[in-house]
Amino acid sequence: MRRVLLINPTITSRRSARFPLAVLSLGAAIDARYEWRIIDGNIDRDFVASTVKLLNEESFDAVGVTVMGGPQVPSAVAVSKAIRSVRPSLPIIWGGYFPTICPVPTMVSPFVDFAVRGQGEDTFTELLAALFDAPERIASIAGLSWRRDGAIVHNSDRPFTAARLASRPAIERLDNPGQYLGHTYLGRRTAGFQAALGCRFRCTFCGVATMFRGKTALPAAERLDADLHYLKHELGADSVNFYDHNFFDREVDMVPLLEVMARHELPWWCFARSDALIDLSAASWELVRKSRLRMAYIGAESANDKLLHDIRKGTRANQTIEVVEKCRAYGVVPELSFMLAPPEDPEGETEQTFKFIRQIKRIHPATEIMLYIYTPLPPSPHNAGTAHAKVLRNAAQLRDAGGNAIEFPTTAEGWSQPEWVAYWSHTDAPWLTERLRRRIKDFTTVLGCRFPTITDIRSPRLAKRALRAISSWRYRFERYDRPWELNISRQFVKLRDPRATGL
Ligand code: B12
Ligand code: SF4
Repeated sequence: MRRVLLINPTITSRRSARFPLAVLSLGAAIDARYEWRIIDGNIDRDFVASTVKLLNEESFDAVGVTVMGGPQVPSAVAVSKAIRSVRPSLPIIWGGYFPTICPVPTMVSPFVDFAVRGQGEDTFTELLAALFDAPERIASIAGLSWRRDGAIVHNSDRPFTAARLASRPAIERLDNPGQYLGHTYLGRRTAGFQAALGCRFRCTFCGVATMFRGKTALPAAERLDADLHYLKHELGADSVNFYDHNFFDREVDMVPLLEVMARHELPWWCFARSDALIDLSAASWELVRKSRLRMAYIGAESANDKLLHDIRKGTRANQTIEVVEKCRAYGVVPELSFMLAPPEDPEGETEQTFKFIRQIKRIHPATEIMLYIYTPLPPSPHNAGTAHAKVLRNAAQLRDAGGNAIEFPTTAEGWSQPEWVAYWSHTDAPWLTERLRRRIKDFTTVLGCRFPTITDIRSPRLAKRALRAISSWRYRFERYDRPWELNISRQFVKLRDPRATGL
């Protein structure tokens, strides 16, 4: 039997490692035909050396590497280069958000042979079959980018499929699945899990829109029930961090799923939209309460309705306020994410968002706030059909703080540079002036000390209380600038940053 190695390059700490769902899903798809094995760089902290050792000891016929943009790109580059140097003819296949959004930078990299765009199960299965038995079929595999005589070829996009929802990812194939259950604020053994697929919206800044092109599919209630039963009773999970891009879809379809959730009563967290939540009936909200939804991550993005319209968010600032009130009424903590400093009027937008956050904190102080920098997806001719043409044009016209045209990296190694990892992670952008960068950092510090996140279960309660007390005057009088005393205190109390680690 042919053998396939699947690699999840390091993206987070061992403690924050959760089930590597992408490679598990690919493994399940090829299970009947090939032998497969996983190396998880979040668990194995020396995964590049382990990969080389394994390839020296055992024989494999292809390697699949999952790559999310940001901090996973450098570790994917490192392992792919190492594989190429010890096994030069072994096919290396990249899949995931990075190659989907950046197929050209992926394919110009000499250590990648194939880029799988979008959902991977079928493309991967067809590619392996073609590689092993019928290479002439490669040209007709939808969702694949590859090289023919040195030139990059992008085959047609693959249509959306809900096939994966028929079965649970093969979690039992992991070494010690229990090590992937984390101690979070939801519980002592929190599982990261995805129930549904995709998202029906196409917000122009969001990689999910490129991956799913406005398609979504929910699992059957029986599927969700069986999966939760497995997580709770066979693995011993006591809570669930749902990865669904957008958990709350149309109410009529959601009710059977909420009924399942309410039966299992596992505290849970999910991504949601303000419009979907405020439209839920009182009966559905009661189900939400009963199901023990603890926190909903809602992309508020901006206080500016025009900007929300331009990025095709489809929600408005007053809906953000409304959802905060609804969440408060039903005991759910809203976790609002905002995108600061968009390229057009970065300072003005940022100040307006700060004011809006203060307004929200007055309404419901327990609201969690996640601050990101607005960094549009890199323009790619391949995205043109899926992203908003106007925004693509705007991205091509981006200027840095000195007024120079911004040139996005053209290779995977370019995207591994710290400033581009930060760009992808929404923590920095070339059009930020030093002044604005500092202003955002200072506001984030004051806000974070005044309202330490409840997801931080490790910092001592007393220390958090002290930080709250010493930051309160600054927050109250809007004196965010140079909070030196808070910076010193934070050297002793290291507050956790859920933007980088997840729950
Ligand atoms: C879990 C997760 C993380 C975890 C990592 C996992 C862990 N803790 O062990 C953590 C918290 C570390 C993380 C970090 C980041 N993440 Co993240 N993350 C996710 C999340 C919620 C789930 C990923 C997952 O397991 N999906 C389920 C699997 C089955 O789907 P999949 O990965 O898409 O895989 C399919 C295809 O992509 C493809 N595929 C994938 N790999 C491969 C490989 C091969 C060989 C093939 C053929 C196909 C293939 O086939 C698979 C099956 O169809 C997703 C949202 C989501 N639901 O996907 C966001 C998501 C992927 N993250 C995203 C981002 C941007 C980030 C960050 C880089 C930035 C940020 N601020 O959020 C950070 C890095 C922060 C930092 N500074 O360190 C974005 C990606 C979009 C984009 N623009 O690139 C997403 C979609 C969230 C969002 N809505 O914006 N993340
Ligand atoms: S931002 Fe949210 S709603 Fe918009 S496309 Fe992305 S996942 Fe869907």
